[in-house]
Amino acid sequence: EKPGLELAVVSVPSYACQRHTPLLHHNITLTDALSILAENAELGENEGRGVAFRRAAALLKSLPQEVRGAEQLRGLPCLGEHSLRVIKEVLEDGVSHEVETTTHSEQFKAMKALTGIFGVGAKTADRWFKEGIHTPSDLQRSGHTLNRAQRAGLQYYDELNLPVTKSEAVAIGQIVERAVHAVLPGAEITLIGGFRRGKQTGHDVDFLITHPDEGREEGLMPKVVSWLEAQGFLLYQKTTGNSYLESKEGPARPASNMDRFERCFSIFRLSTDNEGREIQTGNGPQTYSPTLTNTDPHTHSESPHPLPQTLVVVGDHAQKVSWVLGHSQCSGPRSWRAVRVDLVVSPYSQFPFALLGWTGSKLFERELRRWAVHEKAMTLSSHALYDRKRTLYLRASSEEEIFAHLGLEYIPPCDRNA
Ligand code: DCP
Ligand code: MG
Repeated sequence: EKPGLELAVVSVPSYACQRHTPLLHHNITLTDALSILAENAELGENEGRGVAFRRAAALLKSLPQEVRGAEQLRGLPCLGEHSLRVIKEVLEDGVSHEVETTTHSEQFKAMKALTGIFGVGAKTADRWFKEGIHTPSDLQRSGHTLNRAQRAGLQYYDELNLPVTKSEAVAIGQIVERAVHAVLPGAEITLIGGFRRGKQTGHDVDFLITHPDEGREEGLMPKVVSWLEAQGFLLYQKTTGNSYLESKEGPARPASNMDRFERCFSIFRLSTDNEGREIQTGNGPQTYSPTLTNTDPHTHSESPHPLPQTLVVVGDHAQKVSWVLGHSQCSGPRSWRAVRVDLVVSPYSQFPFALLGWTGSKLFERELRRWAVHEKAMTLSSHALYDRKRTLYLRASSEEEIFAHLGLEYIPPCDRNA
């Protein structure tokens, strides 16, 4: 018997929302393998299979030490037959054959590249893949009619696929705060999503906006967007109104997991001068040239790889970001980058629910809702918590109170990285 093989785990609860899942954990090799399979299932629109792999990965993330042998996993929940097989293979051979095959598959690579375009989901990507389109460059050459989001996604492809750093998120936060306070003093802005869970990078930056005087937040988003646009901070935006009141499903029973808050999907133009301490003047002195990015999908058709253009990061990305485009036509370094930003406006009374619902992770959220329904006969959304037995809405003024209503130990954001 090798020493230290037994995991110091007596029992692990089966819902991810019952466990502490820190960002850094002890089983990265295993969770990376399972995440690839989850991603592949999701890209193939096999949601159930994706969730099974995600649950298995989340279980491993919550373990207090490294798993060295499959025997240590006996009695643990969330590990299905398939996931266990993959785990055993990785433990024994260092790699999983299925994972290797997946990562090298033309379809997986193409689906990842195409869904990496902002505005492109699995369905669209699959349709294009079947037409022989495997890369953003293929798409650009294809002459397909793209919607506004997809055009922006293609135009800023490289940058939007480059992780957003914490310091960039903070800089965006300062801009959002200025915009919001300019149109509604007293409004409160909270950084949500992965950054609230302590992540150092993200694929976007998410903010939740509210105002202590309920009602003052109504119609806020168009005003914020106008301010940002006037200052030159937005490269793209699409605002959707609050449809919560009109919805027939009732507050805690949205038709889908999508919530109904006033929301803005945007692409910010973030200045990258001044050692990462961005001076927030969208239209300030700059070397911006419209020729830096392809606005017309056909203009670069003679080039074998019109997109993605090569962006070279100069210096330490986290400290100082300056961009130089690899194309010879470019007139010099560019002093800004494109960043995906999501803004959500919530009425004050729904704020704790919105905060909980928008902090993630996606699996943690899914597990909270599953726990609520199956263990408590309650319905949880980003708007409210409904008790189906007592047929009433449960109020809360903090996330802690929501966990208490749900009969769950409070899990802080940094431990919601399931
Ligand atoms: N969310 C949700 N329903 C939506 C959109 C988002 O419940 N329709 C939640 C779950 C996410 C959080 O909001 O954790 C933010 O969404 P992101 O896609 O930005 O996810 P993260 O911020 O967690 O990840 P990343 O760091 O990649 O941005
Ligand atoms: Mg995010």
